[in-house]
Amino acid sequence: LRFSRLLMTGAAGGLGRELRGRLKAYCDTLRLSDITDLGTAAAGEELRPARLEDREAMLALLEGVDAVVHLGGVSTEQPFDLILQANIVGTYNLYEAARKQGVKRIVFASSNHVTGFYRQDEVIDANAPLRPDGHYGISKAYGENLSRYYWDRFGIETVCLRIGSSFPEPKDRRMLATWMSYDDLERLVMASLTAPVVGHSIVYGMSDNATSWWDNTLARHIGYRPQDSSDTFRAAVEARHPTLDPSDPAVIYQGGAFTRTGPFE
Ligand code: 15L
Repeated sequence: LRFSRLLMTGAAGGLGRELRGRLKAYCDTLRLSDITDLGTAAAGEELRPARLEDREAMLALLEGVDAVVHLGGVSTEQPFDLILQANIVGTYNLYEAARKQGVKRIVFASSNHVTGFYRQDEVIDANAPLRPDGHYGISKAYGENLSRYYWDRFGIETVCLRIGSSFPEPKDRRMLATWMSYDDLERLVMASLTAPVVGHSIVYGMSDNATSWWDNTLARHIGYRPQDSSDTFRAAVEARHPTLDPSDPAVIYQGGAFTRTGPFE
């Protein structure tokens, strides 16, 4: 086992529930945190409910942890005050706690929505200027900048995963480009946790899809090799969604429907 204690925040969310059973294989103890019900602890699990915006709770949460998989926070476009607390205050609290507790590596669930206003006919890499597609994407951009500062100033390593769409199957035409299987998600998280040197790295989280808007060449050092592909679902997805409205922002931009969600007041 590579880790004695791993912490995963957002453990009750869609990706957290999926990774919970998988990450256990790589650590003696898997500490799980969320604000919603985590069920009962399996062997080797520690359940630690905590609010990201609760600074003291976050400090306690990171005690004795080797590394963190930070999935916690609001995961869609929502009114700003929700995003402010969970994603901005919460990510600050997580990194401050990591600094104080001596945690040296964090895998941060960023999102493709930090670059959601690039068009679907553009291919970008991690050096492309950010073009967030809403306050959710802006909060993830904050996390990317925050984690870069904690690397430059304090030597805490982070891999920012700009996750595309990680679901059992691609649900629509856009996800033929953005989809990442759960097996590939596990590969990406484990590569990010175990690559010898990551410094501050950014990698797009996607499977080996024929259609792709993102170039991960700059993240080769992480050693992520996707094994799955949306291509096996392509015919079925296209049959289900035969026509696209070319004037719809969800069809024009990489961020899809996020680019036309909100404002909320
Ligand atoms: C995200 O960042 C969301 O958390 C997820 O629910 C998906 O909608 C995904 O992006 C996506 O872009 O498909």
